Amino acid sequence: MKIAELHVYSHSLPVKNGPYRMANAMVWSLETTLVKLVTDTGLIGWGETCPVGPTYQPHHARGAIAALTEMGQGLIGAEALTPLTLRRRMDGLLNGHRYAKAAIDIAAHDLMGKAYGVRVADLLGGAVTERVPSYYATGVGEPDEIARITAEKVAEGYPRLQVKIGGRPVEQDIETLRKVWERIGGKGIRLAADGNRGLPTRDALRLSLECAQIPLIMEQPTNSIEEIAAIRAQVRHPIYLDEAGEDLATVIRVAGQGLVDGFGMKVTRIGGLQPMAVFRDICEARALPHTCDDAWGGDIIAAACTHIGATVQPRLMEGVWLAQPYIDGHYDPQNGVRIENGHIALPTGPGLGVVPDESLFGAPILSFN
Ligand code: 0XW
Ligand code: MG
Repeated sequence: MKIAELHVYSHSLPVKNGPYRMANAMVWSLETTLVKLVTDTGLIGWGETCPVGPTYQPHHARGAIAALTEMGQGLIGAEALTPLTLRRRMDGLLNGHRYAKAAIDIAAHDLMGKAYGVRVADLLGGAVTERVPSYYATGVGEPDEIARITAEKVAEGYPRLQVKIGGRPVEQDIETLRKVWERIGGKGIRLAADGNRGLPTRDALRLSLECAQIPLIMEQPTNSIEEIAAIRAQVRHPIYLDEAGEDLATVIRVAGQGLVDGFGMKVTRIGGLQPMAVFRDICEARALPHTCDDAWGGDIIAAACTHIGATVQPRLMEGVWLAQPYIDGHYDPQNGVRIENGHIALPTGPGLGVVPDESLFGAPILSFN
């Protein structure tokens, strides 16, 4: 089955109750890029990639569109149901830009599932659960307000919370984490303090020492892996890598050298579901817990993250984060992916199990055939 048509759509996702604030980014609305692949048999598969603004990572919406413009024509006639050869073909058309290639990879998995009559989770090795744990991420905010939100989310049933820190005096982050723990400590909730690359090593060390009694994990506290390596022996908390876990080679290096205790991982950053499954298996080989997230995105990204998340060994599963609580409405009003009681029902498929109402996206901004 060959790719006969490739269409690209651009769509705005305003942030509900925005802005959403992280150490290095403040966003009110995100531009998502959707890909529709049509095969020579008329089968349709959907993919998506949605950077959370232009400063969170070296990814941005217009970059995704430029990369798809570069690769589009070269993908016409490619075998649609073999993501590995498709990835190699994309690498032959354009160096890097994994986050744009991920949209094609996700669409190919959707096609494969539909062609074989199975869910994407089954293509990725098989679901170990139908109810995938999620986690809630607060923005950077005022300590009492963040503590209130976290208590509310625990009451809703979230098993894990991520509190954003960084980009301000570290005293405020320390106060926030203490107030959060006063409210949610002792309830069996796992907690991550996510610096999103925003803390100098000085502040990361101080925060860890002053919050030594709080059993949190520190997610990407500093900008680089070198900075993490510099403080690794002195901090009192496990460290997870997120933004700097750019590709599989980096994952192998930091896992092999024991530089981190786990990962926050994004499906699009690593290049799609095919490399994400490899990442999952590397983590399992070294017993490293990880999330299955993306930076932002609607129902297509949400379904992709949930399908891979459903295949992760439960003891290593740190949750699937979705932007859904920050987005009004769904691409697929019936089967849109939702968080209920802190968990996500795995779509029942076939493929991603989500069929967008494409009239929402308007006319394609790019088409190849
Ligand atoms: C909570 N997330 C998965 C969503 C935001 O885009 C950033 C992020 C993270 O963990 O860094
Ligand atoms: Mg993170």
